[in-house]
Amino acid sequence: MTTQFRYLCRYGVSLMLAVVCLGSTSVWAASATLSTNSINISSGETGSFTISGNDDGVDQFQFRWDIPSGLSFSKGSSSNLNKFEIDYEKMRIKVETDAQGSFSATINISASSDGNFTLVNTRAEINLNPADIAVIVGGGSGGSTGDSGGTSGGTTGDTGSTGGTTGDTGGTTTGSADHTFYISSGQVDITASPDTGNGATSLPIWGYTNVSGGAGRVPGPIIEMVEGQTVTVEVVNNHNRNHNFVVQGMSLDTTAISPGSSRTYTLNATRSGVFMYSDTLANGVNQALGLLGAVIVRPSAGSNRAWANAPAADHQRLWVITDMDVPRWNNVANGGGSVNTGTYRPNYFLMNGMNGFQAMGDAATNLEGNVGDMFLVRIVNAGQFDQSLHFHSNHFRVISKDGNRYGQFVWQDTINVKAGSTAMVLYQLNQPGHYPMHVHTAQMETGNGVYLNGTAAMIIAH
Ligand SMILES: [Cu+2]
Repeated sequence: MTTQFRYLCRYGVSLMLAVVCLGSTSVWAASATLSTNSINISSGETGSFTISGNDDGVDQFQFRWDIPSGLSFSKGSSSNLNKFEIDYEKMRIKVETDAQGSFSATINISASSDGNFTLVNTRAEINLNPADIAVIVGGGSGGSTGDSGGTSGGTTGDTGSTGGTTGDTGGTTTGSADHTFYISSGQVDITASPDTGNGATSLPIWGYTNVSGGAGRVPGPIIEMVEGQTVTVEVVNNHNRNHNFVVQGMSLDTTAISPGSSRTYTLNATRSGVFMYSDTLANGVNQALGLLGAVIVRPSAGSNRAWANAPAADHQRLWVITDMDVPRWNNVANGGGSVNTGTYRPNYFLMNGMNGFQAMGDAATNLEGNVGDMFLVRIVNAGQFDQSLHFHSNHFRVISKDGNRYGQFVWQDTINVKAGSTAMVLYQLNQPGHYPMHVHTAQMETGNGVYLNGTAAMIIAH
């Protein structure tokens, strides 16, 4: 059977071809597995995983993973491959079999700093389950934290009783949760406009981080789950005010975590999608200061899809957008004052915690690939203003809003994402070139009045 024919079988739509395809199912006797889907290393150490299996000796099969920033990769041993690439330009790993029977590829991973990462599988032409690889660097160790924290954490589990009470700084973790988040102050560095040199500054924020003793960040760490999975998140309050951790549609416990203490939450991923988490206390001040983030739930079969039967994507992106009234909210709250929540006039508009010029140079934010590549973009508006996102170059399909999956996808070129809501779209690169994704309220394209330093990203097709 020729390659073209196999292609038609795989993607075939015509009834006549379907009959031919049905007659040749034996060629699908191919298999592939991963040596592991979870790697724990210390920073500076090297770990690895191997994909191996059998192709059918007729056709080549491809596997791809997106490279998350923060990890370094190198090729290990391999056999019977047509392609084996670690491509930092396209930020992906590509393995293609050579129709020689058994094949294998070992990929080495290292990192210079701690964090939790996921290698998201974006293509698996032989079914892989699981297909994503979680990489935990430095984390995972239980135990003590906090410089002057008090007594050890109590029991946790389903009902999430609190950790031990304590001193002013540093709570103590139980060390048994799947993720540990720390609440702390931090800053967002805004870079200058390359055109005018104006606009560089740093904004005081409060945020979640998964680095013990680290500064809070905006957005907080992404929690990635698979449908049907349950994870626990212990949240340690290293800040000087009460905070909480609420996940839309997954965990509605609004109990305050007092300074120096912690609380554990159990998240059940009953349905794939994208969900916002945030601190809901203090009339929105805590969230506006930066205590927000996202949970991604992927289907258990087909991690390159929004849900089990949704169309496949070559790449996946998460866009968390926020706005901040820095003079009236961030500066006042962070200075220990009380914010007049009756007035909110945001002057910064961030994309994944970055100003526009940073975001437009960020590989994990931009839609960059080859003509024909399909992007699944998960959008979370964690700000207080609605935002209209306009993608240039091509229309896109809105496939869900606020978790409501559209049976019939809607073609649009602009999507209004309301404050506190989520959406998922499929965007395909259709012509070579550089194109903007920007928002359609002029002020939101700025950072304190500096043009194009607001909410933006690039669309780059090769
Ligand atoms: Cu536009």
